[in-house]
Amino acid sequence: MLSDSVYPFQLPELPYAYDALEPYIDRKTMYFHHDRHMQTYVDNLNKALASYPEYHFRTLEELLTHLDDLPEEIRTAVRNNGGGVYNHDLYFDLMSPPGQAFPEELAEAFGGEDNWKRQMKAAALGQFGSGFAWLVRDPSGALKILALPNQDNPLSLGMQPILPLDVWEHAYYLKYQNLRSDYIDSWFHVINWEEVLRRM
Ligand code: MN3
Repeated sequence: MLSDSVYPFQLPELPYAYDALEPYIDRKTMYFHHDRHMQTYVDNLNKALASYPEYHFRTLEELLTHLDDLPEEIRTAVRNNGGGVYNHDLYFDLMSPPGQAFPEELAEAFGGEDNWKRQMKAAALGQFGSGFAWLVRDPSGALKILALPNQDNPLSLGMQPILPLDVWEHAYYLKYQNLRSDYIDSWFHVINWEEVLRRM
């Protein structure tokens, strides 16, 4: 995971083939999303940190957990691009070819699979404009669902990120155009539940 990496950050390989999530998420979307969009966040994060060597030993997780430690002139760039790197790394890692079973632990915490999906979808649809819906663990230890704008990350709010759902248009527009709701329904089929459980 890139969360433990330090400057200079590098684009990781996609952990499966570009067409592995078909028909739910198409090869072309995966290619542009990973190779172009995520690469841009990596490049811009490195650019922001290049002339600040005192932060080159900090992991991505440390940077995002303590945004207030950063000089004001790079804080927004690290928030947006560091968040972009972390969020996409996790988003791609937490998808997998369809077929994994919904975890019992999550069903118990949210009153069933349908309830969990309903809440996740409501958060994702309710995010006006670009952002992510998140399954997180809050400081009290409870599992929660929330939406955050842009590339904001739960770490910056003192919460542990578990599962992100990217609802930026670039995540679905090529296949689903404006139909965010259909994309969310498809994404439910390709969640890497094994990895979600490990992170829980
Ligand atoms: Mn994205």
